[in-house]
Amino acid sequence: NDPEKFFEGMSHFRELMMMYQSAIREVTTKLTILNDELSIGNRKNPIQFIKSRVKKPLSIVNKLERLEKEISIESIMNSLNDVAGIRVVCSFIDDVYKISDMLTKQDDIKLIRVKDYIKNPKPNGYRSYHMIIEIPVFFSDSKQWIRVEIQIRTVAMDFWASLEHELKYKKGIEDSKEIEKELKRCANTIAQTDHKMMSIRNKIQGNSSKGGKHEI
Ligand code: 0O2
Repeated sequence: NDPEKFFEGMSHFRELMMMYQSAIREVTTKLTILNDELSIGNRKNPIQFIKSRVKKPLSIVNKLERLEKEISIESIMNSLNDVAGIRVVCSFIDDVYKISDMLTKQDDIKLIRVKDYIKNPKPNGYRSYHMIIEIPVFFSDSKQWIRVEIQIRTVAMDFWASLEHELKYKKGIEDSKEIEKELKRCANTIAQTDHKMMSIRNKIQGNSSKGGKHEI
């Protein structure tokens, strides 16, 4: 009921969202530099495209309520991992691991958590490599460690996830159980095709699969 407090809170929230946007910019620059470097030589760009977003205020509030956390700046920073989200879409599976390894090796990046849904797909067939990182962002009089969620996947996995996402959010679809089964079959076909495409590329380039420390 105190307008001054309300506007002060608004201003802190906007400042926080600006920080998340800045962190996205920092990480996107790092990814673009890696992509540019890797594309020198005979390799094509490993990254097809990068998408990013700062979570909408209403989604932030809904998620905090779901987690039964209070709605405050501290709570957003401490409880939410995905306010800043970046999706990196690569051509081949080994590019996914290459990009994630190269990014996490950088000494200003703190790796908080990895969920490898490529090695361990979700029961519905979802595949993607998820990382939560923290990156320092320098402002006029402070340095803030900001958390960013990075999802790295192939074009085919991204195509699948977009359609499956629609199913998840649309209510009252007829035959949704049958659609789920079809999507699961599609996910398996896509995984096989992703591996085949990588092996064809290796034959064309005359080298063997290099996934770094990862078994692909
Ligand atoms: P939206 O609408 O895409 O933003 P946490 O990071 O701990 O808060 P969680 O669930 O442990 O939450 O994270 P996880 O498993 O890493 O997945 C988070 C995001 O991955 C989701 O965000 C989706 O974007 C994507 N994702 C995970 N599972 C699936 C899936 O089965 N299908 C699709 N299409 N996407 C998936 P949100 O906020 O749930 O959704």
